[in-house]
Amino acid sequence: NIDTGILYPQESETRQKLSLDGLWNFVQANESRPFDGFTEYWYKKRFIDLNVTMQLMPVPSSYNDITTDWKLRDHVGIVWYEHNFYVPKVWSDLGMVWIRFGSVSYAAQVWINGVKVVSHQIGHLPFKADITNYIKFGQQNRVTVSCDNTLLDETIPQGKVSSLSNGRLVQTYTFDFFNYAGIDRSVFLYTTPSVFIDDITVTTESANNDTAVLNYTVVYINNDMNNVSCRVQLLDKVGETVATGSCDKGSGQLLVENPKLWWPYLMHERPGYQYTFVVKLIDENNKLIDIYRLLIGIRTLNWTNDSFSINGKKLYLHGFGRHEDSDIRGKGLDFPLIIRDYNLIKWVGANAYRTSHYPYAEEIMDLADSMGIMIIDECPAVDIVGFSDGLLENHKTSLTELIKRDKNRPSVIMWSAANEPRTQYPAAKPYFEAVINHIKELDSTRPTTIVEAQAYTATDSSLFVDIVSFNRYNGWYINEGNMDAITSAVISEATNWNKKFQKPVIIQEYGGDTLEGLHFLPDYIWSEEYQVDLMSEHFKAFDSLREQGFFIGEFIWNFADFKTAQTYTRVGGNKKGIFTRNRQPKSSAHFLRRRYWNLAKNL
Ligand code: GCB
Repeated sequence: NIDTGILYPQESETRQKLSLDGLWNFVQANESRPFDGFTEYWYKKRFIDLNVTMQLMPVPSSYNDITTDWKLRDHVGIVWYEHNFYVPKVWSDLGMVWIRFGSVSYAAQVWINGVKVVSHQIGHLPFKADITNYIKFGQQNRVTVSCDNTLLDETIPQGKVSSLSNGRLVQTYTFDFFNYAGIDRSVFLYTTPSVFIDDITVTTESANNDTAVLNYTVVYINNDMNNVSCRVQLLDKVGETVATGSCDKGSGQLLVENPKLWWPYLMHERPGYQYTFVVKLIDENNKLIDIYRLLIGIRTLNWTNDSFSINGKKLYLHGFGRHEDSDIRGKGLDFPLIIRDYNLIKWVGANAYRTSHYPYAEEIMDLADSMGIMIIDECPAVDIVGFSDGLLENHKTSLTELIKRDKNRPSVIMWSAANEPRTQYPAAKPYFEAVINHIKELDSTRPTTIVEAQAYTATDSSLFVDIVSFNRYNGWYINEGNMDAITSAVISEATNWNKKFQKPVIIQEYGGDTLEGLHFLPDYIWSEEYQVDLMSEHFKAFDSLREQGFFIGEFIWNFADFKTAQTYTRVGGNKKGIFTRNRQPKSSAHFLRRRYWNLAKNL
């Protein structure tokens, strides 16, 4: 998977696509061998022929909250999915047939008609397999998927499995969101010709209002065909060609006159402008072999030790950390939800968010690209500790796959290598040096960050990044119930991070849990008043810090309430949202809205 491209499946003159989303058969395996399904070769059989309880499970969705059974919600280990599908007969003339999963959390193995075609681990990232030789055209086929949610020492993220006194296995983890699992994003079948475009990279080398220079690389798989030529073409929004080039040698450059730059939301009257980068493979008779259309944006990023700018204009990021999380579906991709979320983002006047604490669905990222919302793109390394070689390998793989997936997105303005890693341990320093170097080798056009939670005195990991990020819960985990020390504490901490590392600084998380409808005057912890007042003390600090220049962003935790593991500190989950889990505003959302729109006016 690491060696090939992961372009989103697309229909075109040369490609077909079918969705496999819908209701799949589902079986919960026993927690351990010999009843986990492997010893009985479940993947070779139809579930209906097995002596097991089968139920229907929606795809895409997390499976945990679909049924009424806590044993499935808290299941540790393997579950099995099965689905029957037809492959159109005409597809046998089209070249190759692929299956692609947007994500399976955490580890998956996939069989087609009983033959294993791919395995993948690490959730929130896509993977695919060539299944041409295993399917029957014009007939019914079966896909079987095993999905394992177990998190251990070297998975990304990490977890521990222990057993209760009655022998039942329990998964524990230190990160603060529910470990949802299952086939949580869309599944597609699609075709490519046997000579096909496998990967595309487009970067903006320079751009101003007069001209832009774009660099591109195209990887195409030429299965023994002679004389294939490769052409690229850039189209504007109305379909006019604005530049053309060749990719016969794999890479090239385009010059665009009077480019329409990609601008963030609220920074320009035309945010999120996208061009279509068209790649074509053509044979010697000028016949079209393959075509792929990639949406791109033309924009430059620059950063210094006290600023971060887009298209030459200084940025101030104002937004939040988020989660892919909702009632019933868990982390399952849901179009009504994601459009509602973007409507709320626009309403509240945010220009950015972080994909805390893992990569979000490609469909969500597409919306950020087209609306001009800036994204700090985070890999799934949350709360990591131990820093073993095996962990480092998996961590790097998660970044390789993330960067391959999102490298062409104008919305992605920064890579986040981790959230709250335990950087107080000496082993963290060489570990993060390796992680950040790995990112730089894959993409040097975007700055990097590590979202730190240790005191600035206790960590050296941010030596390697371009932008320093920290999380701090003044008035909540520190001095809960007391707000009069917030402003000075935030000012002094942000200033100290900057002094130590000589880099721009972002506060990536601050906030407090708030139960909607709970009111107290004077404010009292957990009330809507408390959340608003806590924010207001932070805003004073942010305004004072902004005057010093190096302070380039504020992200409240969190966009919406979300589910966590069961603990006595969480009442129905984490309630630090400015919106409820049902996406309705708390008082804090109205308060934040006034600030964000005001900030936008002054940009
Ligand atoms: C943090 C974590 C975030 C938690 C948050 C909290 O520092 O990064 O995942 O949800 O604190 O509310 O405790």
